[in-house]
Amino acid sequence: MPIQKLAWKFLVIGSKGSGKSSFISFMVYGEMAPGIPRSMIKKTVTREIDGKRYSVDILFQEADEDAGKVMGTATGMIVIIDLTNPESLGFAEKVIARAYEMNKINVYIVGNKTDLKYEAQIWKEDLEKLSKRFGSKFYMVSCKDGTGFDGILDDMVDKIISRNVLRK
Ligand SMILES: Nc1nc2c(ncn2[C@@H]2O[C@H](COP(=O)(O)OP(=O)(O)OP(=O)(O)O)[C@@H](O)[C@H]2O)c(=O)[nH]1
Ligand SMILES: [Mg+2]
Repeated sequence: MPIQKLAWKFLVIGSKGSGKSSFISFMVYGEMAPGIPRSMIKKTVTREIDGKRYSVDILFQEADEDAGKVMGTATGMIVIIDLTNPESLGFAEKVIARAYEMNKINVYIVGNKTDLKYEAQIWKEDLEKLSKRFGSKFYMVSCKDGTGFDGILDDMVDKIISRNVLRK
């Protein structure tokens, strides 16, 4: 079966301490490795859709400001919201609105730290609202206990392939 090779950059963006590094680490290594360098980390995802195989090299890049500058070249954007930090939601709203203006369509919202139930300041309903407003899918995860990570990256990749690649 022929295989189509793709290379994408995923921007992982969110307010300070929202869990960007932890999220990337969990995606790539399957655990929350403390102190991973704020550099670009790559993961290859292989998918089969409609009888075609795709191998996608995803480069994760972390960002917490100057969103517009870094957004330009990103294929996908993962916006991390710290559920225990109200400012995190405001930051996310600003970033998503900016992405929307730039016609970025592959934007995903991730509510992180679901393990800290008793400290939550932002709830699923808040993310639902944001998700509906901008048409971006949302996920709830904990980088600490690994909740919500099953199939999340495959799901994002499949969406982009069916939206951008199959349509051409
Ligand atoms: N309880 C809990 N703590 C988390 C979770 N995810 C991240 N943390 C903690 O939150 C803090 C910040 O996590 P990072 O992954 O460094 O967040 P970041 O967004 O990369 O931070 P900056 O790069 O400094 O902006 C760390 O102390 C993590 O251990 C989670 O799901 N649950
Ligand atoms: Mg970080």
